[in-house]
Amino acid sequence: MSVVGIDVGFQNCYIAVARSGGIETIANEYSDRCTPACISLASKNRTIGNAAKSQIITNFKNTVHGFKKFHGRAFNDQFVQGEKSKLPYSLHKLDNGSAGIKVRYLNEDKVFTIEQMTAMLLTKLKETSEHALKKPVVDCVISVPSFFTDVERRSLMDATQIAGLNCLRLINDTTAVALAYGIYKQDLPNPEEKPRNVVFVDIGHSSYQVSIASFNKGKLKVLATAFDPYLGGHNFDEMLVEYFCEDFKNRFKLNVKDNPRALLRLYQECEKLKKLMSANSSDLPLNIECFMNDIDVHGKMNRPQFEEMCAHLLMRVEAPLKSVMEQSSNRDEIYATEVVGGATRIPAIKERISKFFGKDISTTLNADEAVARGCALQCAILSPAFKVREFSITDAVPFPITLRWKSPTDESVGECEVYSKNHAAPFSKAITFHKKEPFDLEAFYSSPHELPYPDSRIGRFTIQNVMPQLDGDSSKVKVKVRVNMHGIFSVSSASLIEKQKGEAEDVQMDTEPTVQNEGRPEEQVGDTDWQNDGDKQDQGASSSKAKSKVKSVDLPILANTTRQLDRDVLNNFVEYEKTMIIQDKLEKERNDAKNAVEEYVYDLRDKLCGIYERYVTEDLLFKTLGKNWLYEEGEDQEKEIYQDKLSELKDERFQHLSAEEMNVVEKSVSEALGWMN
Ligand code: ATP
Ligand code: K
Ligand code: MG
Repeated sequence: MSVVGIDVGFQNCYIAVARSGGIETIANEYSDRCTPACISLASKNRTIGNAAKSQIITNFKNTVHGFKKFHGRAFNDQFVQGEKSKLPYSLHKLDNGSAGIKVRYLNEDKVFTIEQMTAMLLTKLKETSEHALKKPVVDCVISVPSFFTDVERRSLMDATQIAGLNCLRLINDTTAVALAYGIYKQDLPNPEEKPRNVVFVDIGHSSYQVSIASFNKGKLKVLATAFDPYLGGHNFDEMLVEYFCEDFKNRFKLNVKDNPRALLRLYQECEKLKKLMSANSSDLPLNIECFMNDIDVHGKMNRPQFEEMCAHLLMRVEAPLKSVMEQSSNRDEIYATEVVGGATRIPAIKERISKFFGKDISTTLNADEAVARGCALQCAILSPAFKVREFSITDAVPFPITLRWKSPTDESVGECEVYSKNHAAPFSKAITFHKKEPFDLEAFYSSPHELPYPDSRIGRFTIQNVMPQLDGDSSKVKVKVRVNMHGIFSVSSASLIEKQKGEAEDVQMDTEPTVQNEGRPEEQVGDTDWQNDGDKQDQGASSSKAKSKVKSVDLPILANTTRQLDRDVLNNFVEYEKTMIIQDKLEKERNDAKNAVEEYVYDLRDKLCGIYERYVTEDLLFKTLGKNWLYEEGEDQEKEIYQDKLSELKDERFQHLSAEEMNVVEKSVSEALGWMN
């Protein structure tokens, strides 16, 4: 099995793999360890990553980026609607109400779901890791923002499936960072000693996450998390863009916002300027040639001015820090504050964080790669094939979850908060009900006001086939709920406990259901085909193992979770992704064949010119090498045509030449070929 960790960022993706030497962040075919979260659709293929990024301006309507936070969102969602007008590409309302992306692909209008877009990105990352590991990659661990709700997480899981990946765990960004921090530390307190508390801050392009984790030898526990899901490097770019739009309007009479290409260019230049300002506090220029209407624009900015302009953004740095500290009891004992994520390189952000804690922040982790490395470490821990130090990870539930129950005839409705805020996760619980008929369990987030998602519903789970006991009494129904390894809630199993003859009457009628902690799930049962949680440490509280003499019958559960992709639809997406992969492969082969002709022509030309320049005229070269052909009918041909052309050039290139011409060329070509081989 493969050991791969993937950080799917809003802007930047990183891959770390486990090799014999340990965990290693790998580079893509551009020798770049960062793969941009960008996909460009075209008439013959799609390009993903670095190649797509270079299409952002030229093919702006069909080059898709900045879509990570549309996962699980409805088209009518306020956030989606707010972003819509700022996107260079079009959003489209899908039949199920979700937001889709409309592009031109293979000369047709096509709408892709967000799951499909992320799957395309994952396909690229999968290929990059396969190339590095030289074997197929299926198993992996993928990072997710800690504030992602159930719908968003399920949507991301669907994407992994479309890409043919088996995601062993969706791990929260800051938890991955905590693991990358802790696993190599030799000096962590012993289990019975007071734990070491460390704050982790990750500010990326789109969002800001904080967590506080406590460490002892061999384990980490997330105590609390906090976030500003709408604060990241992007907001700072936006401020610069606004400023220069205004500036260029005044000084150059340009309406940048009316020109998508110019606006995209301005975004790119402003981001560069922002990065330069992190290292330099003097005036810095912003020059763009031929910006709009053939006008060259120039402007300038310095750090103090930038900070003033972004004061309202910088003010938002404190709230999540404050929140995370308030949530955890041992707040005064912070050993270190570790920061990662690109936007933490902004000096004013760093200052705010260190000012809040009253001490310097640590940057001992690689700000760009720590998340991916943490993911790879988690994957290594889960992999039976890879030896890694034992390390137990307990995450925290970010938003409290409540379960509400009702029966179709029974008037009584009840509810109970099954997971409090910061409850340990993954975690299973058993709840006992007394019922005579099937009933519904509705799961939802208890405090909608703290949810960065507009819908607090998680799903409805119908416990089917419930019947009264033979004597007419209510039956005891044991329902298991869990927050699994991915941070996803589910009602995982239900069983009816049949009363045996002579059994003591312990069934209380119409009482409140009882909730029992089962601790870490040992195995996954039920409605999904996700992997085993595979974590047998730390069995939680009070699960009674004593087998009593009761007969229990499994009950089917009908799960209806919000915005869940239909299985058939998902399977179609899986197939379609495969088709697109083949299409891309064929197009690549065709291009490679064309490039081979081109390369041959140029190589030979160079050599011929070099040695026999005096004898070989340009005209003769064209005739010999078919250079003209390449730019005329050879411009856009099938792979086979290029292959034939190449053999033709290699084998029969002299046939149409005069004896004299042939003499010259033959001499030079044979020499040149001698060089080439
Ligand atoms: P997210 O975590 O929100 O999904 P991401 O993981 O793609 O996004 P990162 O790669 O952590 O984001 O950070 C990218 C952001 O960091 C961009 O806004 C980028 O401009 C910014 N950034 C990178 N280097 C610097 C720098 N030297 N100074 C200022 N900002 C920087
Ligand atoms: K990233
Ligand atoms: Mg990130």
